[in-house]
Amino acid sequence: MAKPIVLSIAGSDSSAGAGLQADLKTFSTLGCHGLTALTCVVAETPLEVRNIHPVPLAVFRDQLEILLESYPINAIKTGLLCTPEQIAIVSELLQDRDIPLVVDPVMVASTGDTLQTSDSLEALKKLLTLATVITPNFPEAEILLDRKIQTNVDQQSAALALTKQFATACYLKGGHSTSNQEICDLLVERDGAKSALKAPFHEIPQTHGTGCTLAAAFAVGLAERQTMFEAAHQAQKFTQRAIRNSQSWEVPGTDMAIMHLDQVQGKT
Ligand code: PXL
Repeated sequence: MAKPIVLSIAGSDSSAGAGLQADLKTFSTLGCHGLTALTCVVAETPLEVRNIHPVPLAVFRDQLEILLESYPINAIKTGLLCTPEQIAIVSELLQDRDIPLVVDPVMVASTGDTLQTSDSLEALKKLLTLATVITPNFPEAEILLDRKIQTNVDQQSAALALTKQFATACYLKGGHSTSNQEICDLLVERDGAKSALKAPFHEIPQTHGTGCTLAAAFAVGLAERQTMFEAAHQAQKFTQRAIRNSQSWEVPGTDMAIMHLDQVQGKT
């Protein structure tokens, strides 16, 4: 059988732990063919975002148009979309398509650097309404809802609120919770069904790329027509393995990268 095709709409991370590079590694490791539409080139390491260079809008649109015209795409994942104009192009080109869409509302890097222009929020909120599932972390959910989220109790009400507000399923990642040392991610589906997905907490030097990896693996599950819960479970398991297998190099400035390719057909 032909491999499922998954499209990543994302930025290039020069250190290759996050962004388009993380997405492609995840797609190949999980047995899919990945397509890419590049939004920007980020000159960065896990420790520093030096510069973000958006690609011209015509270049961005061209990539999306030719891919959408040419391939039977089974799922789409969006990552870093830098400007309201880029986000509007994504909404325009995806709005009448019946392709599962995972929107990772990337706004801030793990270094704390802002990755999107400050006027992007309204366009992003419109795109969220087209998503099959959104995968915010606590800081992103706080911006979307304009309220503080700190504990697992806040997480429950926030995930429900996001599901209602954007008419989409929401996988709210619990890695920033102050509640305990276990990771508890929460999936709320469109009909309100809730599932807590728990995982042991692993101390690693930093977490650059984990969000991209999770959303990409989620898109693979949806491309394979898994249920929302199965796709969420596979995505969490895959990301946990990537974290467990993460590597450090003792080179100043480049501490660590997540190594998806260590996971031989990482579904088990
Ligand atoms: O991890 C978020 C992220 C997503 N996409 C790109 C990035 C980053 C973080 O730095 O550079 C391209």
